[in-house]
Amino acid sequence: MFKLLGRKTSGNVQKVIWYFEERGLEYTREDYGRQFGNTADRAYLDLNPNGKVPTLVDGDVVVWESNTILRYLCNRTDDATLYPADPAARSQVERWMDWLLASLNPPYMALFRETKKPEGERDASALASLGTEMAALLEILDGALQGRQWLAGDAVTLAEISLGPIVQRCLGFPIELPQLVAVRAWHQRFAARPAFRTATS
Ligand SMILES: N[C@@H](CCC(=O)N[C@@H](CS)C(=O)NCC(=O)O)C(=O)O
Repeated sequence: MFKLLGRKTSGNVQKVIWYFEERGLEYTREDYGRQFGNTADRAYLDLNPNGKVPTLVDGDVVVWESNTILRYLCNRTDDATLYPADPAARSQVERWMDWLLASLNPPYMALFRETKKPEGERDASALASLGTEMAALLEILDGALQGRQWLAGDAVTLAEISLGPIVQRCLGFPIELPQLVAVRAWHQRFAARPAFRTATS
């Protein structure tokens, strides 16, 4: 059985839980990270030298990096629905997974840290410029969603599963965002899925 190590409050752990729940796969999860104070333990570092969550254990196989875990699970379970086999279709999925890491994640992390501070200690000008950067990125996503229900193809794919929990948080930051009609409708569509709700509750 698959064993997922990582606290449920992590967006990157939530992606993997969403995947398991969406597929109805059997898995167990153990709490690691932040408040559990166990990711610097030797035993954990031997599995994941980054001391970050999530880590997936599948028998003798250990996988870290949440997007890599998602791809591993698709390959391991012959899942060509959430991760299409056709190279062109697959590239449509993967570009959003890479975009998350390369483009969205840096301002997302910065906003996450800034907004964790007590309100009086936040740097207003940093928040404003991060807000502008985030707005521009979410406009790109909004453009890609024009006239379509899902980001890559006709159904939910790893594009949604990798981006979903993070975009939900981006929409919740106390920053000024444009209307983002398509992004918000897309968010409502995937947020209504029981598997997503289980992952993020
Ligand atoms: N790129 C990595 C990022 C991993 C990461 O930064 N995880 C965060 C939680 S989202 C973490 O481990 N934070 C420290 C902790 O929980 O102890 C991935 O996608 O797996």
